[in-house]
Amino acid sequence: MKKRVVLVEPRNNEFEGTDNLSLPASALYLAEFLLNDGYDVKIMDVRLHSKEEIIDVSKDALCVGFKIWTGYPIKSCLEIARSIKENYPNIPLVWGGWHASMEPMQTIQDENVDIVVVGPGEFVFHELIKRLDKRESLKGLKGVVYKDNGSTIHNGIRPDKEADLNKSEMLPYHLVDVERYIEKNGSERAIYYTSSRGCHFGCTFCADEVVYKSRLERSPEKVLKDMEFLINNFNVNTFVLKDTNFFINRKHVKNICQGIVDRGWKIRWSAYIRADQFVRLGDELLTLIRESGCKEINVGAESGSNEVLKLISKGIGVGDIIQCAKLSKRYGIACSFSFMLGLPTIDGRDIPQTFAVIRKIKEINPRNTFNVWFYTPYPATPLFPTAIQYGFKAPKKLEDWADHNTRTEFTWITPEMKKQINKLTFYIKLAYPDENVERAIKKSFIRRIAHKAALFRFRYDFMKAPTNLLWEFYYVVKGHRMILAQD
Ligand code: B12
Ligand code: SF4
Repeated sequence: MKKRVVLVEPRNNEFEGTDNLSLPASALYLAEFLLNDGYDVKIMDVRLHSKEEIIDVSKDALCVGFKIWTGYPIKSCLEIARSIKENYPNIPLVWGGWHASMEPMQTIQDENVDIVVVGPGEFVFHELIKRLDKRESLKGLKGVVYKDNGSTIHNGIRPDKEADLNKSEMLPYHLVDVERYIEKNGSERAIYYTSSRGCHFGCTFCADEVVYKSRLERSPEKVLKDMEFLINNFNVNTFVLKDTNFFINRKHVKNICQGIVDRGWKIRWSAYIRADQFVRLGDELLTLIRESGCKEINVGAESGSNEVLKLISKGIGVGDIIQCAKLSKRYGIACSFSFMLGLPTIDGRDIPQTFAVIRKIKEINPRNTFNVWFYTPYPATPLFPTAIQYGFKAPKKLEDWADHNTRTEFTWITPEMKKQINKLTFYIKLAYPDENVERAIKKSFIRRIAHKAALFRFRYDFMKAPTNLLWEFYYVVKGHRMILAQD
């Protein structure tokens, strides 16, 4: 009988429903290695399967694997892991993913964790399963941390290069109900896809380099095969590329885009980039990117303050962000800029500068959108010790990391800073509305005046003026909730 391996995909947050689910990419990548060796792999998604179903399917399993990122997924996995331990105390529970890779020695201390896999799991997990199957010791298996007679053994890191992403012809989509993972919006049928991993620009707030030591890519031929399967069998017409940085290898990008154009696919896609990379793409590649259906590029702009960009070793300047906005206009590719506020040591000096840059990119191309986040410290990142120095109390147990997220209150963020950010976010969304807010503005004369007033404030840097003028007040009362709800 085929031996069973269960992979648990957690919830990302407590409010997550069962619509528009994100595809469990890590489980699919891990599974393909095991299927080749004849294992029976079951991917159990906590958002789709009940706890009872997951426990039931885990009976007699060779092991149960859990994927964790910092935050709610830890809580979601612990809940299942506890029940499995209670019911089947002899089944090894293996934990992997970003958080487990960043905090392996703390993760292994939890009584519901038997083994931790550090870094990309393809090769390590495969070797681990073979050893568990043959009841062999885990001694010397690199990339693994485990418990042995009361002590904890860290076998050291395995070179990422061995995690070959091209072993199988196609990802094993038959293991999941693909239809459930397609986001439907009008005629759009979108799915997440990851074609590469690893980014080595070393930004000090980012954990990428902690988890991925090398660049890993699935070949363009195989990426195109995966896409073809999803287009032909599930009518997918939009690919949301979730590579942390899709644009590192120009050849990879070029071959995928050219492949899409050559096949005549009428699809749309989006991906993540750095501002300086966008600026360096050049006319030929930008034209090809647009022709192949790129609908949006997500730019990690991070800050409108050169002081912050230096602090986080971003390796770009504000000029790159502005240049990027200009190119987005010229090539008709909308950019979604992501900004980060609330860094320790900065005391909010960056807030007006960042909003000034947001104003500029909106003025250059009104179709450009933006997100503003608070900096969240992640363990093992270079900026983490600064956060500690500024009062962040790092959780001492795996379980306590479950409440760590972008809404966490950090000591260096004052109520005044929050108020200022909320106010600026509100006004900028009113001044430079997206499609939804624009529709609402068109419907009301008062809102049109409020919009003009907000625009005036931003254009002429007039934010300190009283905000309780009659018409703005009316808008705040009537439209405030709606505006802030837009992202
Ligand atoms: C898609 C995605 C989402 C989706 C969810 C997708 C899903 N359910 O899979 C959504 C949009 C919901 C989401 C939300 C958020 N995300 Co997100 N997301 C991603 C993204 C872009 C892709 C993940 C992916 O599929 N990767 C491809 C797979 C193949 O790689 P992998 O996950 O690393 O898996 C490998 C290894 O980690 C390991 N492994 C993983 N699981 C397991 C399990 C076992 C048993 C083993 C042995 C090995 C193993 O082996 C795998 C194969 O090599 C990553 C960035 C990235 N490119 O990885 C960020 C990322 C995971 N997200 C991140 C963050 C911060 C968030 C948010 C907090 C963002 C926010 N500001 O609100 C939220 C909240 C999530 C939460 N509560 O934790 C961070 C996590 C950082 C951290 N310390 O954990 C990442 C790394 C982005 C980043 N660079 O900062 N996200
Ligand atoms: S460019 Fe993006 S993915 Fe790469 S290290 Fe910096 S923040 Fe991380």
